[in-house]
Amino acid sequence: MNKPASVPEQFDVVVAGAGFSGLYMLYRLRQLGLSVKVLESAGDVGGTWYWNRYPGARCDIPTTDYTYSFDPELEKEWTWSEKYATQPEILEYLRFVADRHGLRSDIEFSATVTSARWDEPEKRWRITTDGGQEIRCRYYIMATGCLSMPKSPDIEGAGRFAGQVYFTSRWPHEGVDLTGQRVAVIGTGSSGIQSIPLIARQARRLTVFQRTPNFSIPAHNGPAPADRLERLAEDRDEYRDAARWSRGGVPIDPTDILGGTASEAVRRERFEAAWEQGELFGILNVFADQGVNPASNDIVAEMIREKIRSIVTDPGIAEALCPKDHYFGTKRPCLDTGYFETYNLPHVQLVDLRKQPIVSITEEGIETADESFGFDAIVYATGFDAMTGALVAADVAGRDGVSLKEKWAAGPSTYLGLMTTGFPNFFMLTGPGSPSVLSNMTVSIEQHVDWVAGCLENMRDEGLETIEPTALAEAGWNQHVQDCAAITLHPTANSWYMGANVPGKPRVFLPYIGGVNAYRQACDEVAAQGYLGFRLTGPGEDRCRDGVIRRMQPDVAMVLEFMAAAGMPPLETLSAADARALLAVTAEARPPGPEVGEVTDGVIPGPSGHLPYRLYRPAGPSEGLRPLVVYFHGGGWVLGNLDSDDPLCRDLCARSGAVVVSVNYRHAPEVRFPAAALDAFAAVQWADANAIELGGIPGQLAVAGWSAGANVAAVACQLARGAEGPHISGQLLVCPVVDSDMTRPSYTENGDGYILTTALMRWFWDHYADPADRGDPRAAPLHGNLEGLPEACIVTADFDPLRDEGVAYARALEAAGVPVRLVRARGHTHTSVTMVGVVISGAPVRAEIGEALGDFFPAP
Ligand code: N01
Repeated sequence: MNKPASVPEQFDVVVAGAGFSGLYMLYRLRQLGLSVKVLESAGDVGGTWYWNRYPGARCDIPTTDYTYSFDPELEKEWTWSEKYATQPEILEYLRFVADRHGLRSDIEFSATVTSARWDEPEKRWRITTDGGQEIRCRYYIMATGCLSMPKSPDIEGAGRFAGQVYFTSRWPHEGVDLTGQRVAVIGTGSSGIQSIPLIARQARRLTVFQRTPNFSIPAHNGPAPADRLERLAEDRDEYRDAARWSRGGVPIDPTDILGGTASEAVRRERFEAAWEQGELFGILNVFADQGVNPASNDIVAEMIREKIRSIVTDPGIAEALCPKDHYFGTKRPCLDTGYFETYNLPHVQLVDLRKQPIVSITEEGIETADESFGFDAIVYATGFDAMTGALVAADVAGRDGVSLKEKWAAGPSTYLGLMTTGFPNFFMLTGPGSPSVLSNMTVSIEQHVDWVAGCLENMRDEGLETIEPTALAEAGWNQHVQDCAAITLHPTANSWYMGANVPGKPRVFLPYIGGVNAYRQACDEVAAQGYLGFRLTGPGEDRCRDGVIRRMQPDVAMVLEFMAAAGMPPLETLSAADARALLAVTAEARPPGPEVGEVTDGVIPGPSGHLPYRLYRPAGPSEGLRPLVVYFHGGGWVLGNLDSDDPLCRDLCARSGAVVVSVNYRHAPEVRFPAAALDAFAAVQWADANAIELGGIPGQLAVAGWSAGANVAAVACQLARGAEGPHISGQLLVCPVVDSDMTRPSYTENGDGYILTTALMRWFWDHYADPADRGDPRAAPLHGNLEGLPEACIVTADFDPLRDEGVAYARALEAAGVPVRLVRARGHTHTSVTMVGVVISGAPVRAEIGEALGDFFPAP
């Protein structure tokens, strides 16, 4: 115990924790010449590797990569003995690093921070420790790890057991001899899966209590991977840089092979190669889409289950060990050494808690719904209060005395996983909202530490005293973190990534799944833009460039990157014929859209010859009439046809339950304004007159369209109102063209770089209508009389030049007394919502559109 100090010590920075992140943070802060105190509750350096001493504890990232990269000399001096090093070796490494850089002199061991308070007038943190010390510091950095707070055993009767109790996360330093004992292990996550084979070697009887079977692949431990060693020897800097700019923090070649379209032979070959390789990021890279596409994921999951069945000799036990309640990768997969084989040993028993849950821990052992077990020792491998546990337990209170625990009652809220509003000068290393646990931690730790060090250096150089994220920037980042998770299968699992393992913990996806590379890019951009989204203050200074660093949906951004890389010529530089040909080729590569009941093609009489149409009938009984929707495709009156919008029409049909009739109108420049609009009106009249033949309920007719198709749909509504028929129940206008005015802010903001550009829009207008006609309501329906029009659902996209005219039309309709549902496609472009089966984040928007379509009609 340290004696209470009468005068508080003063430091520039206090760091809590002396594991991988705390040690490197100290090293960097010293380089900056700052005074630093590291407080570490353990008796030595090591963090997670100090505590987790259970038998079999190893890293699950190859040691070629699970290592510091900041010191090339260190890399020469230290050689790892294995592909996956044991806990004692990793701890030895961290001691070696601490000694090599003389770090211990600034670390106080056996000192736990009991509270941290921000002192606003002093602009300092007041830190107190369990030894009664009080320390003042400008900056407080928590380097307390993501998996450092053991979960308390939430099992009835825990504490009653009279035998020995062990936690994998707090394993006794002197070791444990379980020879000849009757041992229970509760939990089959990574800790359980690593320790069970070794405990089985000692125990007389081992009983494993499994609640959820886990996916695990053999680690194939041995010498470090030869290919990685070779690359490192060839060019260390290149290799380390590749890691920093990789998705997971380990260089791999990301595949573009999709599970659904790969042949059986390719699937098998890729899976077996990953199984043999025994690397996490290999087995997560069998198919490009296994993290987002259930069907693709099932292929990998089933192949792992096949392996389990081939290893475990008792078919009943094998089946109990096969994970079936979550997608592969949505809970952290494990690397093991002889885990499944352990269940072939006669003295090892598996108790499936799904079939016989634990009723209570007793003095003698464990009682399940079916049996009573007697034990000499119980090992809890029950996991951690991950990512937020150590942070909220630390009693950190920011401005106005609000604690982190209070602020995060509904889930963590951070900017970049680094800082949180209301807590000036408080940094978290690998906090929630950063890639951390989804990545090679050492790479993520170095990136975080470097960013924080760069930030403090900048503040010192600029004479600044405080830094704190803005509410806008933080909310934007939280949204981005959730958007990234939402397009994956991860939120479907009851995982610790979701906080689901701790009773009462809010369900929020905790880490950032956008990738180490994307994350690094975002952090770098924030700094390069003068610390975008941060408020920085100093004597006589208060500066803030507020904003959101990532507003676009992640899959939309990926599509844009892909298209930019494909190097397609801008459509407006082509002839109409060439542009049509190009779009036809790209359309062939798309997913087809959902199955519907029936698709038939036909022609209808137009004002000047026949117009082709395609009818989509929903699945279900073929007899019985449905509401009818007449749909018009997009393409700037120049491009597009029945095929171009086929996936979208299928989607609308499947979601709304309406019969959708997609009509191809005449195109410009061959036939110019107002032909398209007149065709649209004629199609609506025809559909109304032939409703029953089309399978539609007479009088239940809506119009719909996207882009220029939404333009002619809107015009058709105005013409129908003027002609006093037919009756239209509703108009669905997706990113509509309603005006030819290109001066609205959305044109300025989004006029370039988001597929539909100002130049392309000009090209469309030039092909379609003379300037003199562009104010005509049949070209620009915003200029028409809007009274008495059918109710509307208008979809606008954030990154669409047409966004503001869509909003203007919605407002004008409302002003004219027309009910309007305005759907904002957050983070989308003009085209992305329509990319069925490609842009996953468009699906919730289309679900809302489908609902709006259904609402146009009386309930069936
Ligand atoms: O913890 P876990 P862990 N009754 O939460 C079960 C890293 N790590 O310590 O899944 C009965 O994964 C629980 O069941 P369920 C790695 O990131 C890395 O093993 O909640 N059972 C589960 O089976 C890892 O993911 C390495 O239904 C209960 C197990 O206990 C993370 O740390 C090694 C229960 C907990 O599994 C956490 O791993 C070790 C209850 N009341 C850890 N409560 C490396 O290889 C919980 N369980 C580097």
